[in-house]
Amino acid sequence: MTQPIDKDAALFARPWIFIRGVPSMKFLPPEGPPEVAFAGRSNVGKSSLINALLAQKGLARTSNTPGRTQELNYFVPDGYSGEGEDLPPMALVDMPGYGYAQAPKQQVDQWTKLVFDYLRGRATLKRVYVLIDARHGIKKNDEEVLDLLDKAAVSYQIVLTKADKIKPPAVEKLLAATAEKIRKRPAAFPALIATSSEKNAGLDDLRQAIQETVAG
Ligand SMILES: Nc1nc2c(ncn2[C@@H]2O[C@H](COP(=O)(O)OP(=O)(O)O)[C@@H](O)[C@H]2O)c(=O)[nH]1
Ligand SMILES: [Mg+2]
Repeated sequence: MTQPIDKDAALFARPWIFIRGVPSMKFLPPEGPPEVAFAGRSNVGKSSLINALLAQKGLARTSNTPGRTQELNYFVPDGYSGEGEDLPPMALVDMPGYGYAQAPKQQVDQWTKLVFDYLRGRATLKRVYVLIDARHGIKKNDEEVLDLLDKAAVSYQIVLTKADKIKPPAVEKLLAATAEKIRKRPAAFPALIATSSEKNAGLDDLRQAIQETVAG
């Protein structure tokens, strides 16, 4: 027998489901619940972080092959029909990665356009979590995305991924350097979050940040 779902339970203490893969802007769901999106270079660990955050291993597709997520993938807490008043309280969007040089140019252009169009034009997009690999820091194509978000006045927060791959003092150093780098960016949330999907680190901070964004 299926258990009735307690809709008042904390967002992240319940199962989530995949509802839609969006290959281009015209397939976006109608604007409704607040959305938060995970953006970042291909292979930065977006899908892994979503799985870790929701504690559901196979939910978002992860891969050793960069560039496989080519759609905007929509996830919502389970238990809402999505019709009429019964809309989910929020949606989480796993985005195609940018900067995957090995893919055919036409495809890269198409994904890049989708990412940029979505980030610029989605009224219900509350915040973008821009994921940065702790081994690499902010790269040129990350800067381009930050420029776009600043220009479009879309709130964003930097999340370091794969923090387990470098030593704790190096994480602290990168956090400080990155905070300084974004200090003058108008749409950047000043606090950064360091995470490891592998070690389940920083996840509660990120969950809390998302809850506050959606509630605010
Ligand atoms: N060590 C480590 N590896 C990670 C972590 N997160 C992701 N990865 C690995 O990085 C690769 C890309 O991850 P994926 O989530 O598919 O990246 P995406 O392309 O941004 O969605 C996979 O091989 C993951 O196992 C992490 O926190 N620590
Ligand atoms: Mg992915």
